[in-house]
Parts: sequence; structure tokens; C-alpha cells
Amino acid sequence: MTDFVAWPPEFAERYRELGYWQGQTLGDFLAERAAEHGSRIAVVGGDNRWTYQQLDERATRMAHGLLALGIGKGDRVVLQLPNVAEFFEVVFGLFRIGALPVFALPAHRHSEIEYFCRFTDAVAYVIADKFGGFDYRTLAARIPGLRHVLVAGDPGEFQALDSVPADASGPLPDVRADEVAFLNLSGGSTGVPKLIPRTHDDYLYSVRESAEICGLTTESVYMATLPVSHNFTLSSPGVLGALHAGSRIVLTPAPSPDIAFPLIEREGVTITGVVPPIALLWMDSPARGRFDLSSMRLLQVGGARLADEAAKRVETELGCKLQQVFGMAEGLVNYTRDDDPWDLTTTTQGTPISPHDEIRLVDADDVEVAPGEVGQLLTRGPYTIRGYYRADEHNATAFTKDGFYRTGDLVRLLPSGHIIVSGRVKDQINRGGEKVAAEEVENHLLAHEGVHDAVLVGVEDPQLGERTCAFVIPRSPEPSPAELRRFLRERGLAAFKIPDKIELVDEFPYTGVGKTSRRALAQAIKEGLEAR
Ligand code: AMP
Ligand code: DBH
Repeated sequence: MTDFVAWPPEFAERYRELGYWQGQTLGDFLAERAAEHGSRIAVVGGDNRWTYQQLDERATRMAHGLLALGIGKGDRVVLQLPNVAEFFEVVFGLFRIGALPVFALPAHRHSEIEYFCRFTDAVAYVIADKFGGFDYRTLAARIPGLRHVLVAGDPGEFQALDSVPADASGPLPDVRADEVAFLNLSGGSTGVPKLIPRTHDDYLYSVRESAEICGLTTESVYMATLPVSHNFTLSSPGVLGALHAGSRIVLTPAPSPDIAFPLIEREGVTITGVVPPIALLWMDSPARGRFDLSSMRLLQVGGARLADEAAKRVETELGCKLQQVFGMAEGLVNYTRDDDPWDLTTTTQGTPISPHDEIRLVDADDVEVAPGEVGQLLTRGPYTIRGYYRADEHNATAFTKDGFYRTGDLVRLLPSGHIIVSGRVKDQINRGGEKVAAEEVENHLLAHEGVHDAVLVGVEDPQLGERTCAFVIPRSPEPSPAELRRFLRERGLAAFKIPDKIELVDEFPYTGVGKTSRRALAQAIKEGLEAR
């Protein structure tokens, strides 16, 4: 089994010659930023206000502390921190010793975390004590095989983050920029989530370019509104882009207007990135009138398709410019630009970061579609992975022979090069930016003894774009939808993956079209529902 699939040497050489891959590690990146912006505030989170210098020192201390605990180069560490300042000292501490953070989301529960820990042979798990009404220590107690559980806050039976040894002597391991820096998560479309290995070189290239495209400067205040470990919030331009530019990062524990708006006012936030449902929530919120949001320059919206009608409301209702962002943790990120005309900003998902992002639009037979036609988006480039972590079999189909990533997105290209996302071919439901792999949820449902068969489909929803509906053929004794929902929660599935609706049926509706595959079946059900 291959852990990491590298770029072919001729591509790596080209990206270096172009100056895209600069040979800098993320650990050195922070040190360089701290040397330049030392006394500026880098991170504001809760009661913490750390300067670049303080963050740099904390990261170094953490690096030595982690080493002293026996965590070393190449080790995997599952990280599940909410938007707290400690995220940064741990992540950069890990980068500095060449250990790989595995970026879990706060919403993940036992099913996902146990899998990440097992699949990556993680040596440690880093959590906050409690967040959003959930005690992560109860989750940690159920994960076997971990050498360390480190807790930001009250450690309970585990070890407090701030108790890791503070001795900062001795050398740190040698970390190379072409090595993998961390493992990101993919929404995925199969039974288990996929892990995405990103190198220091490739990630920093996308971060520097993103900071430039989004106009970040030392005057910018970037608010992390979505979870900070999400690829959008990390790198598009995200918190890393903010650090690159010497900007200030503000962490909001929740995106709701009652929490985010006062922070925008207090900290003078100039830019943030949200998913479409949050953009709608903010525009529709009566709280908008009660807070001064006039510092906001740019609202980035991505993660799921923003309806054109909603896009057109952003500027007038929130008093800032809109930027659409179409990205993926696997790599390719597209942005609408500051000088794009209004109609392109409000109806397209932008253009790729790099002139060396290669884009192909193909039909089901991998044949290039005619210009202007909708096709499946394939991409290859200086920051798009060539393979998932430990996934030889899946990689054989998720990538073409010549290394293009099959995004599973259906898109159209305008003559200007702007991309319009019009659908997808992957077995995934995009629930307002939260990706749900149909097969993963179906497998959990099938584990219930009262379930004969199950299919998860996405149905249109005005707020979320789409929500999930499970069609279940029961066997006796027949479980109720409430019982099935409880069953999924008890199996430790993240809340956003629990079906919004569960319908018990005798047979799958609308199977007339000859079900050649589960996906054909799901598609038939969906079309039947839409026709109804
Ligand atoms: P992931 O691979 O889990 O990081 O999710 C990336 C996927 O999110 C993309 O392949 C798209 O399907 C979807 N996505 C992200 N941004 C947008 C957007 N602006 N419009 C439509 N879909 C998006
Ligand atoms: O949805 C995504 O994964 C996403 C959206 C916007 C992303 O990874 C990104 C920007 O970098």
C-alpha cells in the first residue's frame, strides 16, 4: 500500500523552476513571518491575543514538548480543535517536528475519529475539553491504541496541552518542504472518508497566491468563521494566507449572527469566508442593523453552489464585495477576482489560482466535450494531489492514468475561463457545504437489523441547497425513523450526516428505469421526487 503518491519528477522540477515550490516548510514559514511582523497581533481567540512573536515562541515550545512526549517525525496526530488559539501552536508545533496533523472537524464523532486514528495509526489525539455542548473527553476515552490524548482546557483524566514539557533545548528534526505536512479530509463519495496528503511546498504555493488574489495586507483582519481546520478556512486564503500577509486572525466560535457580528464590529473584521447557508443567514438576520459591519470589505462564499439570486444580494445587503470560491481539499481552488465584472462575480465560481492548473472537461467516456458544454471536471496542477493517502485501489479510479484528479463536479467553462458549477457525478450530497458520502450513511443504516436496504438521496432545500433523505426498506420488526436516527447517533456519526428525513417504503420508489447501479437507483428516486 502506498502512503503518498508524489508528483512525477518532471512536474516537480517544473513547479520548482516556476518558483511555485520554494522549498520552505510551514514551520519555517511561521518563523519568517514572525521575523517580519513580530509585534503585530497574529491571532485573537477567546481571551488570547498573541503576537506573531508569541505564536512563534509557543509553536517552538510545543514542538519540543511534543518531541519530549515521544511524538516524532512522520507520526500522525489526529487534531480535533474548534476555533481556539491553541490550534495554531499545536499545528505549527507539529509542522516543526515533521509530525502530521490529521485535520478532523469539530462535528466528527466516534465513528469518524476512531476511523481516522486507526487508519492513520495515530499516536495522539488533540481535543478541547468541551465545545458546542459536547465533551470530547468522553469520545477520547473510547478510542483504543492512543499513546497520548492532549486537551486544550480541563484535561480530566488526560493530559493538558499546557502541561507538555516546556524545555526548548536540543535540535528539532530535519523537515523537508517536499515532504507531506498534514492529512486533510475529503468529503468523499465512498464508504469511508478519504485522507488527503498535502506537502509544505504545494500548500504554501496555494496560500501565497490566495493571499495575493484576495488582497490581504497587514491591515486586513481575517475572521475564521467556518471551522479553522477546514481547507477553505485554512488556505483560501484562510488563516495561513492571513499569516502570510501579516494580517490579523480573529476566531469566532460560531458563525451565528449573534456571535459573529459583535466580533466583526469589535475587531474590525475585513474579510471572512462562509458557506452559502451562512451567507443567507447573515443577509436575512435582523441583527444586521444592530452591529456596525462597515469594516467588512470582502465576503467569500464557497463550499457549495451559491444561487445567483443570493449572490446578487450580498453587496447591497452586507455592504461588502462578494467573492465566490470553488475549492476542494484535494487541491484546485477557483476565485472570482476583484476586477471581474459584476455579472461574472454573481453567476460564476471563478477561475483557477494558477496558470499551471490544468483543466479538462470530459464526458462519461473521458472524451473532451465541445467548448461551452457541461463536462466532468478533471484537474492536475502544482497544488492538486496525485493520490489519496493509503488508497491504491480508490486512486486507480479517482485519478486518470496521466494524473488528473476526477473532481466529480459537472461544470461549464465560459470563453473568459470562468467556471460555472452545474452539478456532480459523484455519490455525494452537498448539504450546504457539508459533504455527505451516500454510501457511508447507507452502510451505517444497513448495519441495523431492521433494515433490509437503504438509499440516501439529496433533495432540494431553499436554505441548504440540498438536504438528505434516506429511503429505507425495513424488515420486521420494523424500526421507526426515530429509532434509526438514534441508532446512527449511537454509532457515532457526525450530526450533519444523520439523514434530515427517513422514509420507510415497501420498495424503492420509481425503480422503473432499470436499476443498473445503486447510483442509478438514487438518481431515479431523486428525479421521481423532483417530478412529484
Ligand atoms: P472536498 O473534496 O470534500 O474538499 O469538497 C470539495 C467539493 O465541494 C468540490 O468538488 C465541489 O463539489 C464542492 N464545492 C466547493 N465549492 C463549491 C462552489 N463554490 N460551488 C459548488 N460546489 C462547490
Ligand atoms: O468545499 C471545499 O472543500 C472548499 C471550498 C472553498 C475548499 O476546500 C476550499 C475553498 O479551499
